[in-house]
Amino acid sequence: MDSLLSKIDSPSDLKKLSVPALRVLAGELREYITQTVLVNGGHLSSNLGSVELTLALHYVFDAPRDDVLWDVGHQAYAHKIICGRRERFKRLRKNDGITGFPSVKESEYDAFTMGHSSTSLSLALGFSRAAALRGERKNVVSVIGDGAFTGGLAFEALNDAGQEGAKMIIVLNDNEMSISKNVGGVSKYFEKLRLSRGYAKFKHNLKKGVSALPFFGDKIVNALDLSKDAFKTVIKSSRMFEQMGIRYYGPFDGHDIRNLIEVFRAVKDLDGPVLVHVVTKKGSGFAAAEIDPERYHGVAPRSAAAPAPSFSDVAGQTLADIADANPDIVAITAAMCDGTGLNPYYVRHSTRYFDVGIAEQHAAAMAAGLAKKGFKPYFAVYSTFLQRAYDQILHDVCINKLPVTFLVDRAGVAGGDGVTHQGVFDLSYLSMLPDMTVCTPKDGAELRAMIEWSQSFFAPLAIRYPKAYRAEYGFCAPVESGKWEVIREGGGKVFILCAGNRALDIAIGAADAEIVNARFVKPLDTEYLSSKIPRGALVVTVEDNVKRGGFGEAVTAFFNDAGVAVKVRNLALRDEFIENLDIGEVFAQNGLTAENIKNLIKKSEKSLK
Ligand SMILES: Cc1ncc(C[n+]2csc(CCOP(=O)(O)OP(=O)(O)O)c2C)c(N)n1
Repeated sequence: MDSLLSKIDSPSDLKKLSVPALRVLAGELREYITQTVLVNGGHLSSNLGSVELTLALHYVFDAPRDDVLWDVGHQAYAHKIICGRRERFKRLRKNDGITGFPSVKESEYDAFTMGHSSTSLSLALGFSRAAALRGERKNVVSVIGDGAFTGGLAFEALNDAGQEGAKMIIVLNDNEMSISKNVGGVSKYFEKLRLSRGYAKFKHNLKKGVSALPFFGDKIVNALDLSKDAFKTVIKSSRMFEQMGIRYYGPFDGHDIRNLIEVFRAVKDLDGPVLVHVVTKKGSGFAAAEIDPERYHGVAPRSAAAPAPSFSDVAGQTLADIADANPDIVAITAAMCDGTGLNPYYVRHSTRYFDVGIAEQHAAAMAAGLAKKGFKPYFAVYSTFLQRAYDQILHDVCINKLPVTFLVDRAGVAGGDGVTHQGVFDLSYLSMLPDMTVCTPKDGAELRAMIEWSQSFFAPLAIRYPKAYRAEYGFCAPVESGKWEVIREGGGKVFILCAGNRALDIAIGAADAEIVNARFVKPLDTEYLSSKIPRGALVVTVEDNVKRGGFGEAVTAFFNDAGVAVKVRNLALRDEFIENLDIGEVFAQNGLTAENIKNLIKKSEKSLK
């Protein structure tokens, strides 16, 4: 490789380059990111939008001594490449390569392991306070998108940062987009800032009014060789932040490297919280992504196989269909319309559709409010992001016993998105809540049947499924709370109880046994368990959820409590965070295989006779 990029092994190599050379490097990075993501899959639009920003930040700040935090972390590919992972980037989202999000296990330049939205300001404040307590002088920078800014956690941090003047630099990367078009009052406010001012040029605007500010004084004005007027207008247009005690600069063109470098140099080492507003274009430099940034937000890996049918599509389509005849239905998303399959619903029922921004807590509580007033809310949400709304599920939905349905998508082992995106805790964290019902379909037809049935179910309900399923089974017993479906009669003493389609996929390949679609994880089908399973039987439970608090433990507890002597073996995930990026390997490592079920049965053969 005879490129500039081939010479960049760390940010110190970057610092030797001229601004024109940095621009060339930006082009090379874009090309490299695009070519890799189109093959391996990953986040494309956001990464193309943040290339110049990344270069300017690493040019000015001194990571890893200075902490640079990437909110969500899905836009940190250029950062990874220039921070020592250029070659490994070819194996993006592979076990022998690198992950798609910042990871402290991967590099000292990744200040934190992250993947969920809106955390970076709180983390930065923690870093900043830690430095202050130790008497260290350093910069803590967090890069946060306008989408991530809609998360309540970000505002909690701002409120805290402003009150005591903590030293931190917030870079607001505003591209008007979350995954879809950004929503809400905050996003409108950013738009106003953008439109009212046009781009601020550092030389002409920023430097000028600095001495008017109580924080700065003449010293900095002299140091920067500044004069006064224009900066005042920058300040005036950002009252919200200023009144919170956070100095605002911007908006700046986030693709103008020279200007960005000047801005970052100016704010580096300042005391107190500072917000630099930069405007970028999602998908920048790759025409298809610029035109349709949502489509290229997350790109699937190139594959020869036809895509598997999607539970998300079934969920969105079914919801749209039942809402035609049921005016009480409302649908809610926390900025994940496309991912959760809600597009057809949105098209047909836009007045009963609410995109609340990246605000899962608010979505769950707001759903409770709608339910209390007689509506039938469906909150479609990824399992991993629903974790954030735990107290709202418990306090607002369950204690108030409200008929909110959670369509829990991307449940189970996550694969390429990695450790922060695993959906392997939901069966545990949902089924331990009183009054919550939890079910999990074996295929698309069953998901459709469950959603149709849920219209007449007036209590908290979670329907949990991964992204895709293998194929339709071709049959589906009527859905009834707490009733399972026998997939294959056994006639012997071995019973395999499966929670969800992935568990069934495994069990189907196992030997002679009764195979049960345990479609309700809560309540269990106690009638089946007590009437069909004889003493001395072998019961194998299978689930792609952690063992602790999961389906299998509930079945074991049932037999213990009933005093029935059966041998129960729980196949589930170990009590550890899953770093492996390959779903098949995770299943194998945890014994979730047909082979393992066969061995278990073989070992028990003698005692079963
Ligand atoms: C708590 C949580 N909810 C949802 C997501 C899924 N998600 C990943 S990126 C993203 C959009 C972020 O938008 P923004 O911060 O503006 O960054 P951009 O992609 O526009 O650069 C969303 C909703 C998440 N990572 N975390």
